[in-house]
Amino acid sequence: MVHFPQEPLYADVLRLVRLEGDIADLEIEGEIPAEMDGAFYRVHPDPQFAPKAGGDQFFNGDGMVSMFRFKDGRVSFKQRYAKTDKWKLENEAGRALFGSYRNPRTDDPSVIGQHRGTANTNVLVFGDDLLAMKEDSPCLVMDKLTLDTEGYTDWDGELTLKTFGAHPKIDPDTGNFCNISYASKGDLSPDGTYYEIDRDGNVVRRAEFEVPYYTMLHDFSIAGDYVVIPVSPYSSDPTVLEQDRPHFYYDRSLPSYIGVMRRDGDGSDMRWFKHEPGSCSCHVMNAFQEGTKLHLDTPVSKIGSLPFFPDRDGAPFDPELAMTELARITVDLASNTDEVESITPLGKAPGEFPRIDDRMAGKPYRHGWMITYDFAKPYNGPPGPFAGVINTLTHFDLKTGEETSWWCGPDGSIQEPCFIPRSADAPEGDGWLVALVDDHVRNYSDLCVFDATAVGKGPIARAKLPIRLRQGLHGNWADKEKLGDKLAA
Ligand code: V55
Ligand code: FE
Repeated sequence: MVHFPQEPLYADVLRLVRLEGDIADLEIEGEIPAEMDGAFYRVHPDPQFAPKAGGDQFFNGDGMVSMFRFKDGRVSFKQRYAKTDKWKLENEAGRALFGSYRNPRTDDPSVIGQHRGTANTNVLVFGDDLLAMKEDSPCLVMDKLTLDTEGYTDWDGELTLKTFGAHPKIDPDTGNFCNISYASKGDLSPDGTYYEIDRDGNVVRRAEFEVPYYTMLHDFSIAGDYVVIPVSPYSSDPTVLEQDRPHFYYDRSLPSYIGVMRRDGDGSDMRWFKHEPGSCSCHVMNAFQEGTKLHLDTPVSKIGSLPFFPDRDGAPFDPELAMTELARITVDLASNTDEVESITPLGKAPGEFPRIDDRMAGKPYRHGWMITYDFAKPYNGPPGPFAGVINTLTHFDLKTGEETSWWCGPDGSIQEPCFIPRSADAPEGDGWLVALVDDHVRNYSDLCVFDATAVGKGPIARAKLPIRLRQGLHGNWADKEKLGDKLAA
């Protein structure tokens, strides 16, 4: 029997869950709006087995997918592992066969050449399926109602890239699934691809480009007719993999870029605009086009914000410099320079996991939400995986500049929120926000429901789990039309 090592990665806030199951009709505090009809899906990393070697990292855990089905004022819960090829091979062996995060050299010889994906980063209903994504491997298809895994897809042979990005955007006008993949030719390859998949699953646009250096293209945005891709100075090289160090290192000497190209081109028009040296932006709130200008709203930090990817030259992780604050980065396509035009602070509260009303993706918009750090507040729990305790939910009204927030109390933290429109044609921001609030003292998680533009009032309802979920990454809402005729249990 191989036990999990006594490491912070498996202790306290990061204690594993590894529990699949169903709960019909969760206990509710307050009142769940009866109009909420659909499902909120989210995923967290949750290793099935103890790592092959010690020193594993948070982003390497197997994806555990949770579904919260809202109907008639009730919420039911279903949780299953994303049964990736990795999960199945390891399950059969009864132990870990795959080694370090994105380093196949550390794998058991029996699994060489297999997909290493964990599907632990994002889940989204598109077409008939629930897609579970990890940026180092193809797209995993799950049943949106049962959460059974069907397996990897190459979109009927139309997308045979080795990788599939985990931050797709749905074009609100066409319904197209817009995404980027990087290192699609293999580890350390500086290639990128942008593509759009229509509602019938056909790849209708595709543009290939070269990235200035090998790095992760973790998130991006559509912006009117354009694609906008932030590049942060994370890289890697063969020595790192040979020595089994963390796959990415932070290298201050590399430029930070905003890549911009047309969505309907072939990629040859890609321009890389430089911005503040050293700065990092992992996630995108939104981006939009204004004449020849493009605006990208994103949390930005002065140095690498991810503690798992250390400084190349050994500089210690500085949580203060790693703090991310919302900024608007503007580039002007009419300019002949390769520098961004401006970087303007957009909000006061430092935070991450930005979200919008997804019906505004790529368009001028007003409302954004992030989970933020309020350092002035007390905290009774143990430390978590990030640079601080994300204890506050903040609404940014980008029209008035107003910020309103709700502190979750001294015992816990908040996971990424998700906006749910009141109805398909409701105005922007009219609806609810859901977010998991984890109590690290009592070890429960509540899925909290907020009035989206009045988060300061606190949750209007809580769907209460009898367990605490692990820190998650991303998730999305699917309304009842997207769930189809059959209703989930
Ligand atoms: C990120 C997350 C990942 C990953 C690479 O936030 C980058 C960035 C959850 O997995 O594999
Ligand atoms: Fe992400």
